Amino acid sequence: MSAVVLIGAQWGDEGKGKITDYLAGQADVVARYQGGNNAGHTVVAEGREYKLHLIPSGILYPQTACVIGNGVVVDPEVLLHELDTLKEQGINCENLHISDAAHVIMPYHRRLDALEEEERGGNKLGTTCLGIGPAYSDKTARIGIRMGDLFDRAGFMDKLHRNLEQKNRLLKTGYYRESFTVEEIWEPFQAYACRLKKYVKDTSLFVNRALDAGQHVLFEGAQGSLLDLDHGTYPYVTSSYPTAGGACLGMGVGPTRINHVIGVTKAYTTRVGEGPFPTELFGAVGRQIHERGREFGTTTGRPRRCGWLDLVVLRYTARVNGLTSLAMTKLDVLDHLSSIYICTGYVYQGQVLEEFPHQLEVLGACRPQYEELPGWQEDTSGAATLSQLPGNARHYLDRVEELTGVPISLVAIGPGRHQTIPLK
Ligand code: 2SA
Ligand code: MG
Repeated sequence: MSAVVLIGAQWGDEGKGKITDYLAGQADVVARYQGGNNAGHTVVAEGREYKLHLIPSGILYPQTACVIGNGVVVDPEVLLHELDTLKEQGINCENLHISDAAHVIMPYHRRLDALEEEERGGNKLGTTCLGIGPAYSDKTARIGIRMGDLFDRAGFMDKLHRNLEQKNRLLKTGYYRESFTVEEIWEPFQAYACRLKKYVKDTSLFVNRALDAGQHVLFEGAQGSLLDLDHGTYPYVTSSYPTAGGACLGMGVGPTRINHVIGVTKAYTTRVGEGPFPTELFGAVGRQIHERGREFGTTTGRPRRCGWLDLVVLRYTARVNGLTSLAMTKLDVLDHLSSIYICTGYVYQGQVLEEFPHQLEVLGACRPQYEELPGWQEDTSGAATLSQLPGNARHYLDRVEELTGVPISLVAIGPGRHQTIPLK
């Protein structure tokens, strides 16, 4: 394995948590490098369901070290709650390492996120309202508070003071007409700092030393490539870098250390939140996929929009991530269909586009061009090997490989750990 980056090849929720959990058994370190608790992974292990938001999915293996890197934004209250819940479920969380350079999501970030959405009126982005965007904005504006600051009372108070002067101006006059005092933030934060201190360190050093020692490191992306701040469907994106390059930035490792990049894709496409989605289905088939795939956001519970697999998207995300293989999840959700469609190109103003356009106006006006493939109409959820999959299901996988030029290395046919078929 050595150093593997695992990313979402669509708009998030591709089942990265499940694939990470599957691969984490062979990893010494699992490291999150971007996003925050806007991520939501559901992992089913030994018949139990675990919902993870901030802590890497590797936490379910006692021998695996879990890292929250500098590129992540950390809401300490949420993190401690997640730790407590895992501990109650009998999971040992002592092998957790949090970067001292990771930025902190402050209470005012959550309120600003809600306020900004409110003020967008009819042009909402559909954010998770968890403070992700405002926390990254402060990082870029160079006024953010980092995990390491929590342990220096004077420095923290000074930064908080200066931030509140600015944030309260916005919050007092905004929709909710509220404000924060230094004291009401400091008090709980002092307690968070005490509990988190033992985990906080230089995680770039930790991960690079692990690589130097020949350990296997799995870099776990959150959200998906099309939500990437630079390469996604801007402005309908998150404020971090879910693409493979984000792993280097968000962890402090050089690109020369990465050996493989695995892109996780569903056998179809989903999107939660606003923004263009060329293969979205609005009729009965879309509803069936939604129901069979239980397509609700893990974090917010919002229903996910569903559509056919889009190979223009996959070719694009293969390119911007340098994918070495694909892992396809939820193939079983398509089991009942007599015909399955894959989008091979977009029609825009009478011309066929084979490459994913950057301009949102162009993408919004694209009509998908489909290839129809025969369904298999057989239950695949019990298959243990490629040869146990129906011929038409194998044909589906072959077509995806041919049209993307990327080999499929894993196929998942259900949420359980054993419902994962290695192909290569
Ligand atoms: P934000 O809150 O600033 O990151 O929102 C900006 C956009 O990014 C989308 N986004 C997501 N899309 C899919 N899955 C995500 N995680 C949760 C999950 C989402 C949920 O795993 O299900 O529970 O709703 C995620 N996080 C952010 C978001 O919808 C906006 O379009
Ligand atoms: Mg998710």
